[in-house]
Amino acid sequence: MKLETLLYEVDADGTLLLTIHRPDKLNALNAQVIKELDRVFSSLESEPSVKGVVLTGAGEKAFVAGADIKQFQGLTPDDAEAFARRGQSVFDKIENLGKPVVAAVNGFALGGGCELALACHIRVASESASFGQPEVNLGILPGYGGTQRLPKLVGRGLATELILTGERVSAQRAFEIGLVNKVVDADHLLDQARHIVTRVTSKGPVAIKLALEAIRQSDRPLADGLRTEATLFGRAFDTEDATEGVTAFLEKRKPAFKGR
Ligand code: CO8
Repeated sequence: MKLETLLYEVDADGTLLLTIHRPDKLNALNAQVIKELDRVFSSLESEPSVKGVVLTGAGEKAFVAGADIKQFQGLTPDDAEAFARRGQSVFDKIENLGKPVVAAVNGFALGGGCELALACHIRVASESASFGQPEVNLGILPGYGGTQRLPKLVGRGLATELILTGERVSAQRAFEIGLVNKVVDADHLLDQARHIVTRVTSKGPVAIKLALEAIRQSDRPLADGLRTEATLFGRAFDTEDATEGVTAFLEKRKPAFKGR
């Protein structure tokens, strides 16, 4: 796959390290980055060589410093809405990928960059990373899912404060409010993110896919979510992996999952 703004490297464990590579613009998301993220995440579900993804930004300064502000000049309201919808659909593909996606946040995660991290399943940050939704400073609001995903993660009160003030928070503060799962020093960031992915991918991939699907339903009313969970739980028992996992436990050995 020929990519101009993303670096694509798959290691021996099947972890794709996907790096947004526009370091001179702090990896800001222009139309090309969005197009390439779309291409990559559309292909991953059916890409057997990739079991999970670490998503990061090039350079030491930024994960992603937002949508590319240059492209906002002269946008009509219809253009702006279309831009937002386009990015949202790509971020949905990330969230809906049935394989684990871990954001390794190595610096600024602002605006669309914070929203991109929010669309990943798990976030690990370096100590120097910072997070924020500074769109109000530009006279606009988040458009890549921040008003929806941030309140779900940190609660409505804190999300409202972050979005209305445009305040930036440190990695440590982000950890305290549940915006990131873990803070590590910069030298260990990628290893830690990879470690999380391989821990997940060592389990049965069907179970992981079903669990991700069930977790997504947690936004729905409890009774609906519980019904879906039971359905997916039942579906897991239709797999060889479930038989193998349970049998291996009872035989006191490591399971050998086959992904079916
Ligand atoms: N867009 C375009 N270029 C950017 C962006 C950005 N978001 N962020 C940084 N850059 C560029 C700078 O213009 C500069 O380029 P150049 O060298 O050509 O002048 C280069 O990156 C380096 O940046 P700085 O010199 O500004 O670096 P500093 O260390 O001084 O500052 C900051 C770093 C604080 C991160 C600063 O760059 C900044 O404030 N950036 C903008 C942050 C921001 O406001 N992000 C939100 C953007 S809006 C958004 O994301 C909305 C998402 C939803 C959109 C839906 C429809 C499209």
